[in-house]
Amino acid sequence: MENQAVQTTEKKKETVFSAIQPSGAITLGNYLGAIRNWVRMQESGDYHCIYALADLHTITVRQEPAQFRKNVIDMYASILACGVDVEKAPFFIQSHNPNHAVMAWILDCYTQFGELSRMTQFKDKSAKHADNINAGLFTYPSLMAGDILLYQADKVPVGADQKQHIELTRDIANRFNSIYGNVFKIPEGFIPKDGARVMSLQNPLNKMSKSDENVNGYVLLTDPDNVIMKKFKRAVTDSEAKVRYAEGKEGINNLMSIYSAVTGLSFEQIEHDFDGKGYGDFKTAVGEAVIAEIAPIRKRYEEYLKDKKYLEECYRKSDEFAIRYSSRTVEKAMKKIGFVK
Ligand code: ATP
Ligand code: LTN
Repeated sequence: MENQAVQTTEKKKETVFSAIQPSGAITLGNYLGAIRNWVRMQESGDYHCIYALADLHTITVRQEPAQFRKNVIDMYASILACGVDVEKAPFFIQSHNPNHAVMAWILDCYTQFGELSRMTQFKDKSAKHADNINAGLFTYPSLMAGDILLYQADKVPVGADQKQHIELTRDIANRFNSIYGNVFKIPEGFIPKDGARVMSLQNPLNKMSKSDENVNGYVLLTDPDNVIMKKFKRAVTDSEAKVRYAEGKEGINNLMSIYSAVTGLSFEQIEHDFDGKGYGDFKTAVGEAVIAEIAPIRKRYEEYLKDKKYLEECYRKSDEFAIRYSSRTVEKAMKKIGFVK
């Protein structure tokens, strides 16, 4: 009887899927916008969570092989240090599951050229890498759609910049389902209220990004405490010297959003607490709050990096799960299309 009750609740759990590219170290933006929610959803016990390192996506931009290999392991260790626990949520390496490449090809054939041309990430990245506008960069969203649809995900925790890709995923899935019946679950983006779009500390009109050429624009989870503090002290603000959230004060708005995301305080409370105080005091407070959040992650990261065998055990186990789980979806989709078994 009790067992049955457990099974019924298990059945109701929604599936969560998300991934991150191993294109360098994790920024505060990645953490607040995405990874922190991965961990919260895993810990809530309300979801069946599956996470991946999207290394197939990363080769849309040319990688130096030794550095790429190192980035994958470093990023894997960082995500575990943030709190992803493979006993609760498998965390696998995308390229270890061949179903992703197969599904990407299938979905390419159900995605329109016009749809892909409208993707802002494609436009941004092709402007940035004008010497290498490869077909993979263009079809990247159907690889991403496949990642999500393979696991029949209900919710996809990501930062605001991925909203357009999630919408395209839904369109592709609906198109496929309207031809072949219910093959794919239609997923929804899960974009946090705070931290969905952390901006650069040097140019608060641009999102914080690890590929920014100005290292002072981003905070990395691996930055030592003094470096984090220095980056916040140098953050670009305005000349009003008043801590309040307002249009035209993008630098302060960004610092307030970061502070609010890390401490849980509302903007009103922050304005009240810093009433009559200058930007110097506020920047120090933001730096301290971020250090308090990040320093323990950095320590765990250093520990994980010393144990490569453990990391390998974690991803091997997760890879196996991912292959098994996603094979059902690939087989179903291929059968519906009419491939001979
Ligand atoms: P790159 O700079 O190489 O384009 P990135 O830093 O934008 O990379 P991704 O690997 O593309 O990072 O993103 C991983 C996750 O982090 C995604 O869910 C994305 O939405 C989220 N994310 C990225 N940047 C930010 C940001 N500045 N604020 C909030 N969330 C972010
Ligand atoms: N495209 C995402 C990373 C990514 C992803 C996914 C996110 C690849 N596959 C599936 C959510 C679900 C990015 O660059 N931020």
